[in-house]
Amino acid sequence: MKAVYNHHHSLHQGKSEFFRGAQVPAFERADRADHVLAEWQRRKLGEVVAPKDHGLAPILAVHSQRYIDFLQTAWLRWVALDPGNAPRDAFPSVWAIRTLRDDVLPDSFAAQLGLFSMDSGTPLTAGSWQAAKTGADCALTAADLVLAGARTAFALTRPPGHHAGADFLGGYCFVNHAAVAAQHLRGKGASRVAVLDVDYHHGNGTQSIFYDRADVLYVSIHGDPKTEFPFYLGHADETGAGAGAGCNLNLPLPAGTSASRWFEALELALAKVRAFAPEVLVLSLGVDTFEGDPISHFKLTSVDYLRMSERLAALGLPTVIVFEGGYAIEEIGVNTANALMAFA
Ligand code: OKP
Ligand code: ZN
Repeated sequence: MKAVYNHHHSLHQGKSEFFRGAQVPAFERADRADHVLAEWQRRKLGEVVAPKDHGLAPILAVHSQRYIDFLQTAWLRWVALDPGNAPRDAFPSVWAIRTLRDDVLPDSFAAQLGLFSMDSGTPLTAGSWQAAKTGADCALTAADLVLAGARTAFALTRPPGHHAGADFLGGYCFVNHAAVAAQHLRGKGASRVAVLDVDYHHGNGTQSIFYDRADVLYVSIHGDPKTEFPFYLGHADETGAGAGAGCNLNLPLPAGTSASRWFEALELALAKVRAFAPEVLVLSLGVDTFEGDPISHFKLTSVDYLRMSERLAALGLPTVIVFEGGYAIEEIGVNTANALMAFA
């Protein structure tokens, strides 16, 4: 299997995030990807290749023009607010919540940042756009490899993408790489694409982008949003709308869920994917289901990722794997490589 590695990922380095009013070191760190790459190479899982520049069109196929325009210039506008001072990461301070208008683009940078954000936990930095844009290129290049006949390809990128919606950032995510890849696969002739999201957190962005469509299935196993981020989406009664009715499956599990219970949910997820009979699978692979993850609460162990890999590979589908979350830095390489093992 080839890994398409985001050589620009470390241009995005959030310094901190908020935790109960305190600013704490960011969990989504640059060395996450370094550890995965090191373990990939140690196990000789395959060639590491560079992403091909796909331009903006495939990103604009799932994100709004105004949001991508904003992201491209956001850092320079933020820095220009405070010339002469050492730049700090940008965080929103105001939101266009219910009853407020989101159809009029304000001139104020702070107001635009809030309009295009779902949380205050996603530091926007000098290189955030470049890292996320190159991440999309990784997912697109991996999709191209699969379209050209590869059984599997792995987009090794950070920050993650599955919380980013058509018109907003959040949950450490700026560009929804899995959605960009799924839409690209559709455009290149795959008639049905399934996205299976095994990250601890519900991929609210991916779900919402495809919610009313019958050509892209979204299936997710995640911490129950009643207690877990992203809180406001990911419930079991969200099954799709309009033409997409029945093309969305959420399998929320309570914080504290054991590996055996998680694997029961995986069988339901796999059955849904099989019944949809997709031509290609996009796997949003997060390893924050690990028992040692500092911000998540499932109980999978490192060996469980080997079993996960076997069950996923047994679908027998051409698969584009996109890296999402996982914050236990010491084990992230082993856990991710284990999850890829049966594909390699
Ligand atoms: C991104 B991905 C922890 C707050 C957590 C957001 C979590 C985003 C996870 N202090 N805030 O799905 O792994
Ligand atoms: Zn996650």
